[in-house]
Amino acid sequence: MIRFYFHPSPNPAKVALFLEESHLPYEVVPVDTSKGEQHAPAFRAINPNGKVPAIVDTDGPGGREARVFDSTAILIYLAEKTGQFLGAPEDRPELLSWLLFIASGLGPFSGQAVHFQHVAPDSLDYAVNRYRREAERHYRVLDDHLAGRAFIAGDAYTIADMSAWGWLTRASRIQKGEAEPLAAYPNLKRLFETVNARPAAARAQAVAKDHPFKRTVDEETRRALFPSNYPEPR
Ligand SMILES: N[C@@H](CCC(=O)N[C@@H](CS)C(=O)NCC(=O)O)C(=O)O
Repeated sequence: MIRFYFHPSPNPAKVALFLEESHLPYEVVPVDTSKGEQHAPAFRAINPNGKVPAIVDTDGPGGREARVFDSTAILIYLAEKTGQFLGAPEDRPELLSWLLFIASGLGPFSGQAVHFQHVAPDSLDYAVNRYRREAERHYRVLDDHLAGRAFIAGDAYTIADMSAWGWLTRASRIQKGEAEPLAAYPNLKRLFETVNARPAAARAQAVAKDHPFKRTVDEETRRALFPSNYPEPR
């Protein structure tokens, strides 16, 4: 059994997609990051970084319980555990390269583009330009790579496509003001639509949909999500 520590946001969405694609049995543990539940000591024992997603596999290596945190680590762990969605062995260098490109580039720059366009209290043109344009540059790199290819790594649908999908679900937030946020990236749009049309993607989007996650952004939420804006008094 996998315990899946979840909030409806892009990085957990990738893992939800894998779990739904693979039909691994799992139990959702909601972590309401807007209420600060990611900072609870019991959750920090699972992810010391205090972010979702994380999993606990009660049947980990050697039959022992294992924790895994960070969406890319979880995708690789689950793909290796099940032998699914890893693509062909000869494409492993490509798979790892694109996974890390998404983990260290597309994802973080997309997250900051959302933050500075939708959350930051001041309109900081420099930050908006920097993060949105970097997110767009990553879109362009992927779009160019996908010309004439169905999937990101090799010929098969892999965890790299799942990882990209997690953040592409937020394209309209990143491309604020664009009616068709992926129109300038036709190959990336095609990949997104291909993955998004999979039945598992709809099931992933419905994970914990009845849980009453907090939707308002108030002082509690800002302190929970952006603690570095509230340094401890010395
Ligand atoms: N590198 C991490 C990033 C995880 C992350 O930033 N998760 C967000 C949700 S998408 C989160 O937990 N936010 C709450 C917080 O930062 O306190 C991963 O890929 O899992």
